[in-house]
Amino acid sequence: MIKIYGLKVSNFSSMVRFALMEKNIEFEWIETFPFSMSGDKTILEKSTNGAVPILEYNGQFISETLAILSFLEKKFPDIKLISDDPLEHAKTIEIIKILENYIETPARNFYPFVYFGGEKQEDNIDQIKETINRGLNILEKKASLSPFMVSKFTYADIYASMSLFPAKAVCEKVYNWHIFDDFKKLGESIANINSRETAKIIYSDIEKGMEQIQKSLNK
Ligand SMILES: N[C@@H](CCC(=O)N[C@@H](CS)C(=O)NCC(=O)O)C(=O)O
Repeated sequence: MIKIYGLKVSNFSSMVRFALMEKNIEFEWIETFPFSMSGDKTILEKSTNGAVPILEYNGQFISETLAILSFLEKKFPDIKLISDDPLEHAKTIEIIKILENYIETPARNFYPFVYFGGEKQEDNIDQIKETINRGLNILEKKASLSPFMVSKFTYADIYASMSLFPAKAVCEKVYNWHIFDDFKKLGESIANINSRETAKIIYSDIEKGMEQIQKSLNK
């Protein structure tokens, strides 16, 4: 049986859980903090840089969300979440890379401030906004958005949902910028993805987890 070490509030862990639920794969979930939060050195042996999520299968550990999704696709091909067609496949990965490199990663600079009561970092603040804006522009151009990121529901939609919700929160709090006012088609596509039953479960768990974190921060 597949085991997943992840945090329910973590957007990357949620991508893997979202995919497992969409593909109807049974799995065991082990709620696990990354090394940076727990200091547990065993995580460093299982994961690149001690981050979650991590998949365990037959005593082997795989980290990096895209690597995990790639394993799931080969191992459980019945419900496909990425096309075998070379062009569609490449387009899906291209969308994922835009989301990861030019939207989620720059927005991540502000997660401590937006979610965990940390200080707002002022370094490169305008440059980070410019990178996210450029990322959103190219995403809206490259994605089909009719209604999904590529032609059918794929890993690109899972990445989009789970990357854009924290990026949206960051842009509102840091820049007073409502990204879906400027990128309406993107907003409509995300609303459609988030109306799936699987997405509703994931978001409800994120909300519950965040409420607990907020309570512990306010103590
Ligand atoms: N590149 C990694 C990123 C995963 C990631 O950033 N996970 C976060 C939780 S959402 C984490 O563990 N952060 C703590 C850390 O990196 O120390 C992936 O694709 O899985």
